[in-house]
Amino acid sequence: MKIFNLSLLVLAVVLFSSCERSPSPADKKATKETVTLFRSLYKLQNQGVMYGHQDDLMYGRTWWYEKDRSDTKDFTGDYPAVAGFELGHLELGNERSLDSVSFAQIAEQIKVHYQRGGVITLSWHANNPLTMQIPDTLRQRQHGTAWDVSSKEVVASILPEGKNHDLFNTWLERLATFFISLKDDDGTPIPFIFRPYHEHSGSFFWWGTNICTDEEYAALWRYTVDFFRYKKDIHNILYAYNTDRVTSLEQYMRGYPGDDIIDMLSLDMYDRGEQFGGELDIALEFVTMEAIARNKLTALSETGGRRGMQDWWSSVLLPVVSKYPVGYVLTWRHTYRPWFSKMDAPAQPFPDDFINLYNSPTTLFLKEIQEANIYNR
Ligand code: BMA
Repeated sequence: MKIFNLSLLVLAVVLFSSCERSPSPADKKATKETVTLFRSLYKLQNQGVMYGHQDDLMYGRTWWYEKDRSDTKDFTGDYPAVAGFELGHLELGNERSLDSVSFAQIAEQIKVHYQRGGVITLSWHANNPLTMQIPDTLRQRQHGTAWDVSSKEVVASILPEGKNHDLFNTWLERLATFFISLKDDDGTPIPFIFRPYHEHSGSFFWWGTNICTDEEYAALWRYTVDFFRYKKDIHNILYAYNTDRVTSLEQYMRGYPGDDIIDMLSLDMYDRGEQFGGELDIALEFVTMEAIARNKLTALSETGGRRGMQDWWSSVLLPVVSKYPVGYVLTWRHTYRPWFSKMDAPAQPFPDDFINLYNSPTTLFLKEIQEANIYNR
């Protein structure tokens, strides 16, 4: 009897510790699909890097919302593995985003991409809840937007006790309504990656590093996640922590809200000159090492090529991201510019070299992750 009890105990301990080790979303109540997505992404990040493109399913430089159209597909014959969408102005109750994209159409494409077996990531350039209430006497382009960094009181003003706290709750309510609406045909909530308050290490958004304290930033994150997770009972979200360019892990982690909040450690870095490759290499090394140590997902969640450099994809980006377990690499939107004269408009959505990224055995586009069956359907 004693032996039996002992072996049961040993079994329980082994099971418990292996559960603890098996990487899982921070949300203990994450839906089955969300847990499956998390684990698939965790595994995949060691096998290859997914390609993602912001607004790929919504428009290109010369076309606007044509069903099933995608710049990536036009050029390679395949969709990106990761589809990025932007929520800015959803908080205001608007029908269209700050980039004039219809939220109804975004919701539709999120569902389509999910049904195809792709990954969804949402960003949020939220308006400035404090300065947008002040009259725009100086007529500055950024007045009241996410880029308005004229006041350092913004984050404090929306946290509990702050004078804009109720307004902020209204914003989160609107986002929650949208999130809850994201369902499959059978009513299953569609899992997605949410990357709000991005590029914290920069100071160009109202949540930036010199615009609020690290404590305020972490509190903003915690408040937001608690709101969706506990107040709204939403459990299909993987939360991505994100900074702009950083040179040390210490700098990267400033304001990190905690492993119980965050699922992904991501980095945004655009190529602004020759030093980029080296800087990205260093940053990706410490970010991915830290992520793996914490059982978290990773991504280079925004990047973009150097002006005038034709072979950037294969000669700069690919060699660096291939060295590390980077879950996905996402390049930003191809801004719709119908007023482009025929001469200015690029003849094709990507430079020729993009095909080398596509053809690389290291990269994963939609068809490859369909094979991987990341939702285990
Ligand atoms: C930025 C720019 C803006 C856009 C915003 C949200 O980086 O592309 O023009 O409004 O992203 O998509």
